Amino acid sequence: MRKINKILVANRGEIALRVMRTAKEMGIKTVAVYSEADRNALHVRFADEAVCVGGPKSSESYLRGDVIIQVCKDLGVDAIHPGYGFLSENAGFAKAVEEAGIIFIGPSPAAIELMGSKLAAKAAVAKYNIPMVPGTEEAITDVEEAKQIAQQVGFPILIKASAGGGGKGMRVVEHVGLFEEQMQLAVSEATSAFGDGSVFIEKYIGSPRHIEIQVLGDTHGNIVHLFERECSIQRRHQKVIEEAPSAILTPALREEMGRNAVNVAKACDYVGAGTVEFLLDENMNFYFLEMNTRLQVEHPVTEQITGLDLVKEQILIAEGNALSFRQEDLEIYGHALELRVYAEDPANNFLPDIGKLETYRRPQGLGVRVDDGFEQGMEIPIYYDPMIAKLVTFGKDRQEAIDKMLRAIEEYQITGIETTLPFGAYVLQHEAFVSGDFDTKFIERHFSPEVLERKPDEGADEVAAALAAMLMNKQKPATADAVALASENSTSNWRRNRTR
Ligand code: MV4
Repeated sequence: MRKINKILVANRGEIALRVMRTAKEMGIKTVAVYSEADRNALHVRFADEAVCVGGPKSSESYLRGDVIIQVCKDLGVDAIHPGYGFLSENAGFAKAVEEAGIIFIGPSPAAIELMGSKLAAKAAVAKYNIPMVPGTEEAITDVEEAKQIAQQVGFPILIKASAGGGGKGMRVVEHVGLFEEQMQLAVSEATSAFGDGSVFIEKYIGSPRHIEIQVLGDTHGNIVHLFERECSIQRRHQKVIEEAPSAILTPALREEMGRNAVNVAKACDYVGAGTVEFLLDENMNFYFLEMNTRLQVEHPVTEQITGLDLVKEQILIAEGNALSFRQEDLEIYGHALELRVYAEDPANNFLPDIGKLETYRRPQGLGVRVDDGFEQGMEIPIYYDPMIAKLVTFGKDRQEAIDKMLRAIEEYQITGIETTLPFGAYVLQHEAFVSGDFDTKFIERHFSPEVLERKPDEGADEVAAALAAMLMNKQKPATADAVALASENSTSNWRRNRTR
C-alpha cells in the first residue's frame, strides 16, 4: 500500500481533465504538463500546478518521457496517469517511471510489452483455450510454407503485422495468386512502420462486429470484467459510435466472453484497467484479437452502465488496494451511447476542419454527459487528434439512449468549424443501427456524403484522404507545414473558415 498524494497527467485535452476531476474528488493534487500550443488549454487551468514541457509537436512535448519524469522529481509527484495515446502503451516509459520510484497508473511494463506483440499475446493466452481466428501461431518467413498454410485456412486471408494493432499493417489477400506480392509488401511495410517485419496469417472474417470487454485487475490477483462495449461503427479504424451493452449479446454469450477476457488478463498477470478485443462473426462465434493496455477513449459508456468511476478504480489499484467488489456484485444498468464529435467535415470526406469554435454550447439534461477540453472562442490545434468532445447519453434502454442522443445532437451548438454531429444524427436514425442489425461495414454500406444533403467540395478528396490519414494517426503528429501545404491545394472548409 502506498497512498498517492499527487498525480501528474501525461496527456492533454478531455482525458487530462477527466483524470484530474477524479483525482480532485479523491483529495489528490494534480500536475498538468502542456506543450507551447496548449498554453491556454483547460487542462492547464484545471490542474493545481502546470509545467510547459516543450514545443507544439507531440514528439517535442507529450512524448518526452524523460522531461515528464524530471517534472515529477522536481514537484514531488507520486504517480503518473498516461491517459490514452501518447506514452500510455510505451513499455519503456512505464519501466523508466518505475525505476524513478514513481507509480505508473497502468499495468506492468512486461504486460504492456507482451500485449504489444500480437503474436506473443496469442501465444500467452493459448494455454487458456481462448477462441482465436484460424491461422498461424508464429511469424511467417517462408513464402511457400505460408502459401500452403493460407490454402489450408482458406482464402480470403489477412496478413497482419505482429507489432501492428488497431488495424495498422493489415492486408487482405483474396486468392493465392496475390499472396506472394502481398506478403512482401506487408513485411516491408511492417519493417518500416514498426521496426519489426514479423507478420502472421489469419482467416479473414468478412463482416465482423467489434466487441470489447473491459477488465480490471488488482495487485492481489483479483480480476473482474465490466461487461462489453460494442464499437462496430468505425471509419477507417477510427471509432465513431460506441455503446454498452451491445445490442446483440445474449446473457450467456456475455458471460462466456467475459470469462475469456478475464483469462486473457490472467495470462499476462494484468493489473489495472484493460480492454480485451474480440471479433464476433455472423454466426455469433467470437475470436480474441488483441488486448489494449490503457484506459480507452470509450470508457465512459462502461462507467454509465456499471456506476463505477474507472479512473478512481485505476488509482485505488495503483495504490495497492484490493478491488472492493466481486464479479457477482456487478450488474448492467440501462444503456449508454458515445458519439465522438470530431472537427471533421462529414460532407467533405471527413476532412479535418481546424479553426475557431465561434459558438460552442454543450447540450445538458438528464442522461447527457459531455467529456471535452474546449470552450467557446478556442482554436482547435492542428497538432493533435481533432476530437472535440465525447457526447455520451444514458437511458433505461437502448431506444431511450438513442432518443437522448438525437436530442443532445440537436441541442449542441457549434459554429466556426464543421463537425461529425450531423453524421452521428444520420447513423442514429438509420434503420440498421436502430434495429441493431449492423457490423463494421456499416459506414461503407450505408454512408455517402449525399445523405447529409450537402454538396462536397470538388477536388479536395485526395488531399482530404492524405490529411485524414496523417491526422488520424494519434501517435504521430502532423506537421504544420504539411497541413498548410495540403490546404493550398484544396477548397476545404479549413481554408474557407480562415477568410470568414
Ligand atoms: C480482422 C478482421 C477480419 N478478420 N481480423 C481491425 C482492427 C484490428 N484490431 C483488427 N481488425 C480486424 N481484424 C480477421 N481475422 C477485420 C478487422 C477489421 C475491424 C475490426 C474491428 C472493427 C473494425 C474493423 C474494420 C475493418 C477491419
